[in-house]
Amino acid sequence: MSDQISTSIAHNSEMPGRSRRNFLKTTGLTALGTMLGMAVPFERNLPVGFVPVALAQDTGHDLMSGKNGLTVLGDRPLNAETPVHLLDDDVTPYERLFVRMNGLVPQTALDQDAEGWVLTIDGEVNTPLELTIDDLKSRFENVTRQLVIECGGNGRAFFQPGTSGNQWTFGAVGCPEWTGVRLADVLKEAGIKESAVYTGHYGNDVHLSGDEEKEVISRGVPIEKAMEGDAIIAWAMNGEPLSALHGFPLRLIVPGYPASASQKYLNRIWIRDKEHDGAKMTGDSYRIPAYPVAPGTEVPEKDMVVLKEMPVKSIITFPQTGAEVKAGEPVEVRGHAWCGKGDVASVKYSLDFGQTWQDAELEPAPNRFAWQRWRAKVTPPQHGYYEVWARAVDQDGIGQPPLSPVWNPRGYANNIQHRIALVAVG
Ligand SMILES: Nc1nc2c(c(=O)[nH]1)N[C@H]1C(S)=C(S)[C@@H](COP(=O)(O)O)O[C@H]1N2
Ligand SMILES: [Mo]
Repeated sequence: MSDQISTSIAHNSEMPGRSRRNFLKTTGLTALGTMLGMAVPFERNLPVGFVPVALAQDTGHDLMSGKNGLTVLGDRPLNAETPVHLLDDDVTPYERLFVRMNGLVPQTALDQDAEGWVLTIDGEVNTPLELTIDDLKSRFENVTRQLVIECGGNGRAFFQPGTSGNQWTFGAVGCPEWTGVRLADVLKEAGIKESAVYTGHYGNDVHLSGDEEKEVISRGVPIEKAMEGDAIIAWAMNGEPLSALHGFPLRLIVPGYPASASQKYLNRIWIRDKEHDGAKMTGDSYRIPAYPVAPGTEVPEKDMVVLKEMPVKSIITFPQTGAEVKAGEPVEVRGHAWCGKGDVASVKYSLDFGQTWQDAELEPAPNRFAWQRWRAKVTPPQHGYYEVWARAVDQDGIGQPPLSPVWNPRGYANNIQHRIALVAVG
């Protein structure tokens, strides 16, 4: 986008009543040229309801300004991942947390305007609830937890053959500290009926088409998972109100499951009497084949099942790959490990391309579903090229594969081992 266009957009969005959504609703696109401040020769070819790219982030906010060093995969919708060496913090700071938008950031979040925000709990409950943020804060026990969120598509880039979607490598994951109330406590207050089977989550973000009636994403989890007590309805991250990108003013955090279940901009939880069928819940979205398939197989829709627990995984966050170290001298290697089932059982590392494996030191999680710090001292015996490979194992003895795990049509749940290069000198 040229400076001229972005300046024009920033200017327009500052005018009251001239937000992109209002503009589309009231004026249509015929005034596009006026808005962009230049001629649009093919304007009449633009399909109705189609938002020009130049207006995609007509927010008047530089959404990525507080993010530092992230790799932007796309800006419509906005998606950015964190280079793995920038994930070294125990608690992921705002600037290092990946961003995954399926639609557009809602105006309420951009304006940090929670005035009148209501969370509705309805469906298969005895007492439907309409809760303000103050209700949540005052009527339920407040909890603060370090919880991992990991995009279901993290690691997609490593599948062969490639699958469509954002080509996340290792950085669509983070472990901030969240403050809110237990989802289970709120659902207990509403009284879950016998008929309750699944949750269905809704937020107020806007579909890429600009159509306000269209759902962006609405996923859910089995009622047993919702009632476990680990999932929280959060209003704060790292002690600050949620930001525009991460779900202001309320979001779900459902640890262990793909982060698509962790609805941002949360305003409704619909308790269903069957598996939820909201946007990106059906078809092959966040689904994997019910049985292993050969890479590239076309799998019939009826054989695709919802992806639930994310597999065990680890990353090496220090040193950065390619680091120069001294031959014969110990160097600390460290990272994090996590698992969708809860605690990780062990982390091992190899300095000889997987020939031998040693135990890394693994710290306990500060709370369930936080990532766990692991560290090890490695000593390259002589000068030359080395790789450190890391491998976490879950409580059932299932570990990370050296190559991509079983292929699936949409490229989910890739927990391939992470490895870094070390160059020993001297
Ligand atoms: N309302 C809403 N919630 C959402 C999404 C979204 O597009 N809209 N994306 C989901 C997906 S796919 C992921 S991976 C996480 C990303 O959370 P983050 O952007 O806070 O890192 O949010 C989830 N919740
Ligand atoms: Mo995701």
